[in-house]
Amino acid sequence: MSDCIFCRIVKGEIPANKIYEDDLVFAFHDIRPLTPVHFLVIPKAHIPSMAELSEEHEAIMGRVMTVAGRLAREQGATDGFRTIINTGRVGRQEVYHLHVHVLGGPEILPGML
Ligand code: IU
Repeated sequence: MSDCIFCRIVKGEIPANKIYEDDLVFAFHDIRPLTPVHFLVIPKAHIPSMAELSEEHEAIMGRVMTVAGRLAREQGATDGFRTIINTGRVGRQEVYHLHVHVLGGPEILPGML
């Protein structure tokens, strides 16, 4: 989608601190990191949110999760990390291109709620 900011990051039209890309997924450091390790893994295809996922996306989402775990270790989250997918208004989603947050660092993260 031409007006989606994450699609534009994938296309290189907007700069991002890229960590990894392959044929299906793209990963980059969050512009406002909440923890020492905080990056996003996104499908290259424009899927607005987790609520729009269907069977056709299973291979893409399998890749997203596999890459998230591998990159977490490579980025230094060797003793665990948290993954978050915000969905829709109630889930406080800000950017409507599905993304997995990966958060970690040396310290144990605070509780969720
Ligand atoms: P969301 O609430 O899960 O939709 O959060 C969006 C995240 O995308 C948020 O953590 C932003 O800091 C992050 N982000 C980014 O890394 N680069 C950008 O250009 C934009 C948002 I816009």
